Amino acid sequence: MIDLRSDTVTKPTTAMRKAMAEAEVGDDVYGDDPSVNALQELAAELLGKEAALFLPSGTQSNLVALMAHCERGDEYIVGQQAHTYRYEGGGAAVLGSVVPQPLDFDDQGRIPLAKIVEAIKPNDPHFARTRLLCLENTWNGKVVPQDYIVEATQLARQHGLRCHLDGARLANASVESGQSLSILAAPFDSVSLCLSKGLGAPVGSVLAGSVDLIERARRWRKVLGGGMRQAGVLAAAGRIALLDGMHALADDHRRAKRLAQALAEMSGYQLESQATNMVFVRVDVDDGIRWAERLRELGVLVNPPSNHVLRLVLHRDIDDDKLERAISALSAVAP
Ligand code: TLP
Repeated sequence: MIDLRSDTVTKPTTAMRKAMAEAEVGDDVYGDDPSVNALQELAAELLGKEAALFLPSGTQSNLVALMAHCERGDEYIVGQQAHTYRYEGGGAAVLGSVVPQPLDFDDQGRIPLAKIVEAIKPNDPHFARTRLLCLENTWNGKVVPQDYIVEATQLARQHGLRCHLDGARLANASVESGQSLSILAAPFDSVSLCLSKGLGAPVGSVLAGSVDLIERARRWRKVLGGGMRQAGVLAAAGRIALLDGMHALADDHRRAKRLAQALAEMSGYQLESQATNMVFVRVDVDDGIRWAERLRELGVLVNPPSNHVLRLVLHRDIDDDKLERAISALSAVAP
């Protein structure tokens, strides 16, 4: 199967499996797991923060960050189309008593600065206390312009807000922009980075920030059930993802470009966007589920189009040969 549903589907490499088998472990709830500690130190260093925490998923990492920054009745400003708001089950509100203030992203993943200012509530008991600005990079594969990020986070700070980045795919942004992870992370108080997407680890995310913030995050991770004991078997793979995983991303981006060009030349598809490892195309089919099934019969897995838009994601388990086979299959089922 050629799986274009997401970059979360990658299988651990041989080197990862070997490292997992040989990992030194201990009880991480006691802070005793050397492999987890090594991963956390590496993540903090690469992201340019004082400390980092290993968590089972990006969803938990974002939630723990929101809960570490905000108290009950606090509010966070977030993109209406951001993963944290839209695709995490409303966790901030459901489990954190943190009120979301969603605002529309523009097509580059930016919330206009004037809209941010407008949304910040006065200090008055009628309102939730606006505490945090949350951005996402990459968003729909797009690298959010760093000058915007610097401006938006400076503005937030002027109003007493803290700043969190859902950097699930910050490694893709780094490779595409040629800027280091720590430069991209610098404007934020906390950054969540997923190891289990394009970087190829089977499980896990890291959250980086100040020692104080990470201590609060550690507490919420335990409360949410994310204290994982001998998690070194997972962290060992995560460490390899951080050390070696970024090399493969440039090839994913190149293949995404090739796929976008091929689809742009095919009738039946209208290219919406391509950036880093993601391609979005409009497919005019009435029954998207049936259409995705036909593609599956040809050996290609996609999520059914949502509102007629199909997302295709490149990752390290799709080489040039598989990509060409996927292009032929997409051509065969073109509407
Ligand atoms: N995204 C998944 C789906 O949930 C949509 C995907 O296939 O892209 N932040 C961002 C920007 C994400 O895209 C995701 C996963 C997460 C956070 C959550 O990560 P996990 O799946 O580890 O909880």
